[in-house]
Amino acid sequence: VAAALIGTTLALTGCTAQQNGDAVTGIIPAPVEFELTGSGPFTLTEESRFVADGEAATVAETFAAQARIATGFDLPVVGGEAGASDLALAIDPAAGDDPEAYTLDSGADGVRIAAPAAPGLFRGTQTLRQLLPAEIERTDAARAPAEGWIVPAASVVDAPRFAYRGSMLDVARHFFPVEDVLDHIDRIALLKLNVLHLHLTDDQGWRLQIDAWPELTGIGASTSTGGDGGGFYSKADYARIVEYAAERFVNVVPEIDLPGHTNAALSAYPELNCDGVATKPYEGLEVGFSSLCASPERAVATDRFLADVLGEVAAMTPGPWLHVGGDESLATSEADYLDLVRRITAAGAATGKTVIGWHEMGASRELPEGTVGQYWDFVTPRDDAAELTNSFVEQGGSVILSPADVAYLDMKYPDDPDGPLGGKVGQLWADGPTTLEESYSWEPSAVVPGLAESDILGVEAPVWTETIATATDLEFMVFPRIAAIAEIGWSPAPAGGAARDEASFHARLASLGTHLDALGVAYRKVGGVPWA
Ligand code: TNX
Repeated sequence: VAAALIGTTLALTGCTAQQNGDAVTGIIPAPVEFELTGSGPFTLTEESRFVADGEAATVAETFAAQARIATGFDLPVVGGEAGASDLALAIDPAAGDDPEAYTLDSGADGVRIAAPAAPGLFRGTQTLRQLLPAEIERTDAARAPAEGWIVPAASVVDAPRFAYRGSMLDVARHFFPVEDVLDHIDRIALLKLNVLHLHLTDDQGWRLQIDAWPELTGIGASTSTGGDGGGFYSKADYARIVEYAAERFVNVVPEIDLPGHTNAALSAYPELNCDGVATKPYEGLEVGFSSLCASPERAVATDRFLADVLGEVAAMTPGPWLHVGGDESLATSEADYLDLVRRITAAGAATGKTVIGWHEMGASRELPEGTVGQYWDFVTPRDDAAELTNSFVEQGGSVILSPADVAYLDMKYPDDPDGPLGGKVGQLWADGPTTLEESYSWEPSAVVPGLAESDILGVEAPVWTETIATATDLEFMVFPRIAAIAEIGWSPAPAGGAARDEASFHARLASLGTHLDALGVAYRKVGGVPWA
């Protein structure tokens, strides 16, 4: 596989000038197999059609909608036989074993994408999106590429390494409007990520409407870190996010962070506090000072809160997962923490969802069967982080890896302190700044001793937003480092423990950069990448 992958990526950079005009072509994440073929490029024209039936037609329509805007062509989605100017999408059980697997063949006789299921067809369209000139991202149809809408003649066989490949957005410390979230979903889908984890609640704000507890988004949503104003998603807003994500085969994983990180809720409802007094709203940067009350005197209110909130959130969630937090409960005694985690995870499991918690929750030996642990310590585990993480597997669950020193995208880039961000954006606590190369050069199976490949559900890149208040700052921190995490989650591990090919990654990233430019993403042009 390694040899194939290296051949693949060299070919990907080599093919460009000759087969795709002046555009640089490269695919991120690197496909399992990529081969240039000899038939000559495909050109999308005014005559082109998408040929697809049933579910495949739905996937074709999502891509066609974007392509129509960029090209100004009609690009109808039709049934029947595909011709040489057409793009055919078909469900075919022979195209792979994984629901996200796909094959793509392009050339003078058309484009054919095949997959055993709709998710794979969609992933294939995102490969096609990257193979097309970057102008395919434009929303104004103002500029056709000089070379035409060319797709190089190629053959791709592809499937993901891990089932869960996530991006986490902290909308609690700063609120991000629906449109920003939709933009983010479209961009992570381009990288074949399939999870958007929304960190919806924290000390500084509660961001999701809960009918049974209206003050959560009354008092609880009025604040943010730094006093930058509040905000929340109504149920209709949230449904729009979920639907837009579903069209891109992205699962939204809602997180209600419990029992710590709860000041927004504690400020909205006195009865959730042990002393019966609502806390003051909080707009600072500290963590670990708030907690739900474990005392039996508050059990009725607390358990009703858990059941109502997790029940309503689960009802808004078509996907299988519900994240209940569990991190940094430094203001909760150990006995109270274990009691609350038992009640929280039981309430979560009672909704029918699979519960996810940050790795601290592994302290509990009473986790519902299958509970997933999200590891956030460093690439080399400290203290008891590895032990706590293994506890999920011992209880029948699996693990998502988000090592903070490589995958936390709110960590500064190395040259930021006096850079264009004026030092205000980004944190340093996770072993200092994080380079693109650090985000790229870690191996999931080597992080937590004791985890087998099959224990790893996947990887996720969180972005916490204490210091990130605008979509521009968010884009700057997330891109391009999220591309590294996406490749680690999707592409095969290099054989024999070899290092990933950084030169190939950089070259392909330069190509991705042209797409990000066309999308208007304010990504950071880190050094070492031959940006166009
Ligand atoms: C740690 S690690 C947190 C968040 C902060 C973040 C800042 C973890 C699960 N929680 O509460 O926002 O650091 O980088």
